[in-house]
Amino acid sequence: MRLIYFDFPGRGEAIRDTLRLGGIPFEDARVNFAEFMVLRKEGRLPWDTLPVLELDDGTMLGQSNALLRWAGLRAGLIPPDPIDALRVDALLDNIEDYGTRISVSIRVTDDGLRAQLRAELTERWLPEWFDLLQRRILEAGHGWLAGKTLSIADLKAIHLIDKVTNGSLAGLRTDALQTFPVLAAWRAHVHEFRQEHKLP
Ligand SMILES: N[C@@H](CCC(=O)N[C@@H](CS)C(=O)NCC(=O)O)C(=O)O
Repeated sequence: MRLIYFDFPGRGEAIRDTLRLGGIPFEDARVNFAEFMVLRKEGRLPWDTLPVLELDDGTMLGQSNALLRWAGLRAGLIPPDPIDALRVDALLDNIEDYGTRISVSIRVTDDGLRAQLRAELTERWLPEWFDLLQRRILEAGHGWLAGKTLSIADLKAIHLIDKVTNGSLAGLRTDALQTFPVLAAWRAHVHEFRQEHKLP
């Protein structure tokens, strides 16, 4: 089985983390943009996008949240309580909603428009998102986004939160979590978990 994605965290890292945590053997296949375009032109990508999971018989499966849920079920990283599992699903959708706003600000070619989108992210969308996530953590009551233990929602969220606070995106603040102490504590908690489990 191969997980095919670009050589950055993006929509792939939570799936990689989950497969690793579940002890599910897979080949971590990383492609560049030219290789992605070849796969796409050959019609091998079911949704024309990455990530895809290629099964041993050549079947190609896509859509990152679907792959993450599939891996999460096998790895035991979806809460057993069906309502908590629904909460995890809702979080995956929510992370995509905000992730899309961030991706748009990466893909635009006009510098002025990019600066405007980054300002809107800093002033409105990111604080709004961080507040929503803090509310979820407080509601769940165990330091994770949903349920009693770390789930695929925490793994999906951490890579996007890191991306918007690690200084790699001009115009976004590296200290943006300073006014969100619950979320900052959650981030430390997830990083500790990843280190304890020797995730790269
Ligand atoms: N809803 C899809 C979105 C996939 C997607 O847009 N993937 C990006 C990389 S994160 C991609 O393939 N971009 C290349 C392109 O569309 O040109 C999913 O979650 O898998």
